[in-house]
Amino acid sequence: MTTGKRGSQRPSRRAFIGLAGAAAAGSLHPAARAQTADAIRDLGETPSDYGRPSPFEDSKRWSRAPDATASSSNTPLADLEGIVTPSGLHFERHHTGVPAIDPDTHRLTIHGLVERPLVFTMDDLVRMPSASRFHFIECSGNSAREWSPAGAPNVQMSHGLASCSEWTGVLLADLLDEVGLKAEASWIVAEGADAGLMSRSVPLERALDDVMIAYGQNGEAVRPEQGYPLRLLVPGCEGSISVKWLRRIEVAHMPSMARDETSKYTDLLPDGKARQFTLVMDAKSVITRPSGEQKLDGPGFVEIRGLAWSGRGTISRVEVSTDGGDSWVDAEIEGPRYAKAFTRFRSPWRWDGGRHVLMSRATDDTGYVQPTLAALLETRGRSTIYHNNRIKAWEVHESGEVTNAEA
Ligand SMILES: Nc1nc2c(c(=O)[nH]1)N[C@H]1C(S)=C(S)[C@@H](COP(=O)(O)O)O[C@H]1N2
Ligand SMILES: [Mo]
Repeated sequence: MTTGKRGSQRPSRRAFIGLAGAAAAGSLHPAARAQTADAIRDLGETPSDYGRPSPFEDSKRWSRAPDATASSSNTPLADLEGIVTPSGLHFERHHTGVPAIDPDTHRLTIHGLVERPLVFTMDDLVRMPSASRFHFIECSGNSAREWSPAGAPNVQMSHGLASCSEWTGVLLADLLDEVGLKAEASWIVAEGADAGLMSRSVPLERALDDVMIAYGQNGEAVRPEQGYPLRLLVPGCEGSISVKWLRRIEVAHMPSMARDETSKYTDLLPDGKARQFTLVMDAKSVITRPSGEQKLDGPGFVEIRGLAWSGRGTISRVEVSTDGGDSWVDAEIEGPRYAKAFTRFRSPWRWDGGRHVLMSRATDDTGYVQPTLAALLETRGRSTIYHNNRIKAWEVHESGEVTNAEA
């Protein structure tokens, strides 16, 4: 295995798999063969209207029983492969529940500092030029427990307020073109149709860049939990500005200073000042396998797998350490690398049965490198809740059990 400081070579996959093959070589167990034959004779189910996962699978958005006041649920990242989050497992964050909205009566109003205020039906929007793009959504409260070295016990709880979908919709720039912006326009304020009318402000420059009004998610309509029939999607930015159940956009000359951009979603610094409109989600990565509460079956080949993402662009590098950060190897990054989307990384490892601390560190195409918890605490102090993109560490014990590592 080639190890070393930054700039090291990737270890060869074949070398590792060869070792694993030697250990795993053997023939199909007779019981397994009988079971396979039975399954082949059973005609099983007839075609169905809408598919669901195999009854043998039980991935859930809860890793613990929810309490009655819960207002979020997490993606079980450890169960998932690739970069797309199945729509039924997209994390949820609702401030005032999930409204049931009839798309036939739903309207999007765009007004304010515009030449021609307009009201759009869903049909109007679907008729416009469309775009489909892979983007993550991450709540800025994701990894809030990770400000303490103790951290969360599993990756669903530590990083599961992040998901990635292929979103389809209309570019906001096209809609703003339709209504015509007045010269003083410099912000947009988006409002949802949920009970709390959640609203957030987006700088116009960003709104004209890659912001989307999405009605599609992973090839079908946006799910009710994700904002059916229409949501704002602000790629790369904290999830809370991607307003769900979108009903109104006001073009303004300043932000609205709504509750969720003043008392919430601001970052209190050690000098008593608070950062506001810290919208971009910085580069982050996490090992999803092996990760907390999993157990390795015994020494030998282990493919370390994980996800990396950056709100500023594409992921250019992910390094993995199996010795608590003393040495790093480059992980293999699977393409295509979409900007502001999950990126899958993999790194072959041969577990010797000893104690190891596993970490991953992402770099994005702006050159930004994911920081340690210590580095984050130094600049941000101990009062911030949001935007924790620290390097996460998992500890593999001699028993094969994996726990959060106090790193
Ligand atoms: N209307 C409305 N939009 C909303 C919210 C909400 O409660 N109401 N929650 C926000 C927050 S805090 C986040 S992190 C994302 C979560 O999106 P998801 O539930 O589709 O994962 O939606 C945002 N948009
Ligand atoms: Mo959020």
